[in-house]
Amino acid sequence: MMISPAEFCTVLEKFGIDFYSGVPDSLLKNLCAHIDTTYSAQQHIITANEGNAVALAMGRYMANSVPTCVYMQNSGLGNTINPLTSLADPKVYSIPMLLVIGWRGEPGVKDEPQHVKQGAITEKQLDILDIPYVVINSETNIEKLALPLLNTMVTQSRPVAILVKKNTFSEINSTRPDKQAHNSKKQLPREQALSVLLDIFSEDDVVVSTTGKTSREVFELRKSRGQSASDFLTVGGMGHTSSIAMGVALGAPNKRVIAIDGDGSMLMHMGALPIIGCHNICNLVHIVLNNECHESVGGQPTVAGKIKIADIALASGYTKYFSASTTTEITSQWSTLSEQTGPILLEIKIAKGARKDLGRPTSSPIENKKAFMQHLGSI
Ligand SMILES: Cc1ncc(C[n+]2csc(CCOP(=O)(O)OP(=O)(O)O)c2C)c(N)n1
Repeated sequence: MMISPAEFCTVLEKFGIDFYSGVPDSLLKNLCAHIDTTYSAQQHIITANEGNAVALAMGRYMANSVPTCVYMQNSGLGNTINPLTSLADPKVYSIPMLLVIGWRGEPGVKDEPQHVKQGAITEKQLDILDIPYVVINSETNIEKLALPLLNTMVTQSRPVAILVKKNTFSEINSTRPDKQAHNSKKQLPREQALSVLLDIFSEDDVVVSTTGKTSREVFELRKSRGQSASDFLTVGGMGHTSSIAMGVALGAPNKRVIAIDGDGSMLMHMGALPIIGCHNICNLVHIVLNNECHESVGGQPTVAGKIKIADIALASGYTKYFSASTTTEITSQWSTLSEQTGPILLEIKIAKGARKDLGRPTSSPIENKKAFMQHLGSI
């Protein structure tokens, strides 16, 4: 028996909770889908990062005195620590809110290397933050367990948390028609876009790729071509790919450094763009693969279909912006941009979706770092 997302939200409604903010997580995919289907656009906000979601919950609470729910993957807990500690904590503004946290890397459950440490310390982090929490799985009687916790949230006016184990929530079967995948079949699959990019990059180029399926595809493509895997795969630290690439570009001024970012990832720490733009990182090409969603964790929408990345890049001080949505456009834009001084942003519009049988990197993060640094000639 799994917990139905509808049942879960009904328990929360007993405490008036009818507003959700957060960043999606694969482990919470079914809950996210239910929230998105059930609540209006004013009641469910997918934020750029998890810290924003906590701040939003705080403002929403102060506006009408009803606590709200913030959901996230435990990898996003780090992004929330500052607003939780310096704002929402009972010793500061004392704001009630329910955190629902997907527990990747739970000790004893096999998971990817980037989740192991975070999974092992999640409970300790909640303890040190002084956040009362319960752990739930598919067998949990959610009403029985959550009610005392939510009472604590209200009576003590403080953040509390529910830590969610893998495979807790059952599937839902309906998706609101206006929120269904809107990408047509004609759009370019990400893997094909990456394949063209790997064809046109020179051997000397230095590649830093983003969190989620992009890095998995880069890894698999290199393997299937028999090429050495010296691209840096940003397996964790979503949103920091462009800053890592900026650091590499500063330290290796004679190399062309290419950041392969996602739209969700770019939005998560978008403050990095003006910092890149205002420091004349002339050897940096920042590629944003824009599928307008968090495809790696279930395809939940980002706002990247509603904003002008061109304007953001140019207003942030990038020297040039290019866009492409076909393989021929990628090739032709690349030959033009290769003549220019950076930082340059290339936005590639891609389709939602990925291969079902996509693998995961078989080398360890330490091996990846070593191969990357060897390629740079720094070790
Ligand atoms: C701080 C943090 N929050 C959430 C996640 C979970 N997560 C992994 S990939 C991903 C989506 C990335 O979206 P985007 O950059 O648009 O790339 P796409 O998956 O669409 O290729 C999310 C939310 C994470 N790894 N780290």
